Amino acid sequence: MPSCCSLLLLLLGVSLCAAQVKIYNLRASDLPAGLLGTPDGYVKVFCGPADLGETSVRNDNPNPWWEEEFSYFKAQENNVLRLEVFDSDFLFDDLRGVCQRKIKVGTYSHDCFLEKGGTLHYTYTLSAPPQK
Ligand SMILES: [Ca+2]
Repeated sequence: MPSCCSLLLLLLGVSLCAAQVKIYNLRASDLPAGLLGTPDGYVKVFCGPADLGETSVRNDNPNPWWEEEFSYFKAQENNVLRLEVFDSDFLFDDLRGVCQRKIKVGTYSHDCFLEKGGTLHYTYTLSAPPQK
């Protein structure tokens, strides 16, 4: 399984100077309804090589918020934080927009305009790596 080995090596490498990132205060505003549906938003969260999971679906709410928080203990400064906003639908979930940014040490709140309408708001905190 070469792919598993590469992933393991990657994770080991990242852990050498790892910090912790937490993503929280996720909310969205003005999510548009699809052609035949309602805005049923949820968010998938990724950081660097890691898939951190996804929020629950907020049914029929153009201004949802999510209480879920996401943590990644092997984060590094300049890892790419990636948030994908979806609208849940009967057949296919519709990708509303993607927010990406390189993370820095500290706490930051951002607004991200979604390609297909609406805005995603989120906050992240990246702790400094332990000093040697
Ligand atoms: Ca929908």
